[in-house]
Amino acid sequence: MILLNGKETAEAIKKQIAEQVSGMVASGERPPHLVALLVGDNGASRTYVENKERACAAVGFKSTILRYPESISQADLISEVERLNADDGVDGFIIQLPLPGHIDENKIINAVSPDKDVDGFHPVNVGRMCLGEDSFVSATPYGIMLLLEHYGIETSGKHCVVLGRSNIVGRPMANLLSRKAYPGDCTVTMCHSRTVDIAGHTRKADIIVAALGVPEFLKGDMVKEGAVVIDVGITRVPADNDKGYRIVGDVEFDSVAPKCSYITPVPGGVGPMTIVSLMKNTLKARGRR
Ligand code: L34
Repeated sequence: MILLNGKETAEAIKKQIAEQVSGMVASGERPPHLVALLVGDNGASRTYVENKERACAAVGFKSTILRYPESISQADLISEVERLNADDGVDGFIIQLPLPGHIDENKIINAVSPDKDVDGFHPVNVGRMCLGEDSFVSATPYGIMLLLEHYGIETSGKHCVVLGRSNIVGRPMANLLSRKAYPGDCTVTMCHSRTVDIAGHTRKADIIVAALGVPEFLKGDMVKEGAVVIDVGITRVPADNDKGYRIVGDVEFDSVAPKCSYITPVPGGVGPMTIVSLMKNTLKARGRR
């Protein structure tokens, strides 16, 4: 069993990005500028956005976190998005999800200029991604592709089971893995809450991407010997430590890992790859402008 070390892989990719940025700055250009909008005070969202800010500093990007109260109206948030769309000093921006219940996430995502949509959530980018055209690709699936590539994992002809059908992970993941490319050329099955006999599907899978948000859903007896398992889950559960919580993935690591050829840990797997993919998208946004 080989651990797919997202933390180390992300560090290696960040080094490459940092070199490109110092080249840009040396030739008189300004560095890429990423802005993150953070609404309310969800502890996990705050951690993720702060990790993104730290990554920006590490690669030499400028970054700004804009914080808004939980009570901000949808109209006011859209005005902020429009202001950032028009701001020439901003190369890309993200609105950290989830948003409070009174705000329609789709309305906010649709208001973002596709050219600054470094999350790759806007319909124009999703459509381009599905067609295999140049686009911003949603950071979590993009990061998983980079991780598979970094470890040289064979994907061609493999049966991949994606657990979860979200717009930001499951769906784009299934699309990318079925592409005529490397990584890709997989035969993909997408499972969800209404799938009959999920274990029957996962037991036949060469590659499993678990992205349902159900802690420790995937158990050892649901996985075949030699499978590659990617754990996207990141649920906080109360724990008796100084943070007051621990992070649990969608995979029951202790029972699944012994059967795997490769597996991602949580934390230190997909999370850091999500962040480095956002850095890559932001560099691309800067390059386009
Ligand atoms: N708009 N919303 C928008 N874009 C995104 O790309 C995200 N996502 C997901 C949630 N909402 C979003 C993230 O940023 C998930 N996500 C994310 C980012 C970073 C990490 C986890 C999820 C991360 O840094 N994970 C660390 C541990 C973090 C901790 O200590 O809690 C890890 O090693 O997995």
